[in-house]
Amino acid sequence: MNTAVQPLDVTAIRRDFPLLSRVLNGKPVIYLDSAVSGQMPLPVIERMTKYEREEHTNVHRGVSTLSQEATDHFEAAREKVRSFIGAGSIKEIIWTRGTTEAINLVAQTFGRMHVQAGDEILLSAMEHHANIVPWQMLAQEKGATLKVIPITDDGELILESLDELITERTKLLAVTHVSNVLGTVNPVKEIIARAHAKGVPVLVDGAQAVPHLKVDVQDLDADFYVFSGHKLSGPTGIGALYGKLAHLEAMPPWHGGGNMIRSVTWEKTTYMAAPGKFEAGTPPIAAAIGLGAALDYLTNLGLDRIAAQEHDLLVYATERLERIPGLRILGKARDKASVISFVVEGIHPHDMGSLLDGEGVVIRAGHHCAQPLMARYNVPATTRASFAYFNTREDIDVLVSAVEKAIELFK
Ligand code: 7TS
Repeated sequence: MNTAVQPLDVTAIRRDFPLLSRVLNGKPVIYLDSAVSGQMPLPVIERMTKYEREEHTNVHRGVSTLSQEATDHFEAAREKVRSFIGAGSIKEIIWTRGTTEAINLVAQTFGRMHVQAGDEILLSAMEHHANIVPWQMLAQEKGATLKVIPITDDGELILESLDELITERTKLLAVTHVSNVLGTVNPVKEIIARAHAKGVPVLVDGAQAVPHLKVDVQDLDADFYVFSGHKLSGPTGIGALYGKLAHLEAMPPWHGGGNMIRSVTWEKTTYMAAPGKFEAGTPPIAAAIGLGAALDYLTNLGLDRIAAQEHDLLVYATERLERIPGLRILGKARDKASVISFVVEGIHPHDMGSLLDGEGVVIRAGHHCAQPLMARYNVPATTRASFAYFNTREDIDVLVSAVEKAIELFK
């Protein structure tokens, strides 16, 4: 454990998560699937319930006190996101449904503006499909090509390849901050500096990073930074796109409709400034307010304390799992978040997943929406355990016993 910070009171924290007291398949639930979706603590659920019970209406509509109050809460949540990721202005924070929608928004606006036939978009070998498919669709539309930063067997980006891969045709680099499969924390600050030195803007997929490490988009100098609320102890259906204001101002709108306009006539529509320009229609208000409450919750716990707790779990789980004969961990980066993917000789990850499920251990088995990465490792799928600040070493002991039991069954 990192002794520089006061350890979290995990026993008290767990009381905020009623799901952790459930029994699944006759066994106490062990939730090791926070990379799929984090759990929401009670203060988040209660804040959303209060909104729905006492404050529900629409935002940015009219003069009613109720609507103004909802707008204030909604905009206060935007300010919480700004502060959480260190953006300079709330004008740079756009609500989206999540990471996927945020990347599609950038691809369909910024991407369409800048990418032409023969151009290149640079990605990495460890991207989630959300940071592949929107670029592939754009590349197909424009006659552009995708290029890929390769990785080592340990799951680290081969940065030496950057000089060769970034050419005068590269119009954008899109890279994940933390791999959802390997757990690798990529040196995005260095990557951004190197891309910028060649005039290439960078989008960072922060979906798996923001729950674990302090992000400062200005320090990183990211052009775009995207994430989802539901991996951040918040609800589904909400996420955010950070974009540098100069980019957002130059970008055309994406969805058209109410809320994003200044004036509409049959001849012509003029648009709001960012962020309004990118927020057509009624947003998920309770979800945005809930995400704000989640950020308060995490900030109160302390991201450094969360990181210390999760790092302890990562080290402990790695040591214990590595001792199991026939088990191979994919992803051994020096800088790693609390995600462990593994395969066991002779047992398909789906079978392993089902057997663990029978023991109450919730993990994900599959390709994790990263099929090109599975191909890189020549595996169809992996079993993945991911840890959050409410997990304990005892949770990992149960995981290890359940894996050992599964291996016994398959002998
Ligand atoms: N990018 C990364 C790195 C992710 O891990 C995910 C979701 C996404 C983008 C997409 O986020 P969404 O909220 O828009 O769906 N990752 C996972 C996962 O690892 N298992 O289930 C979802």
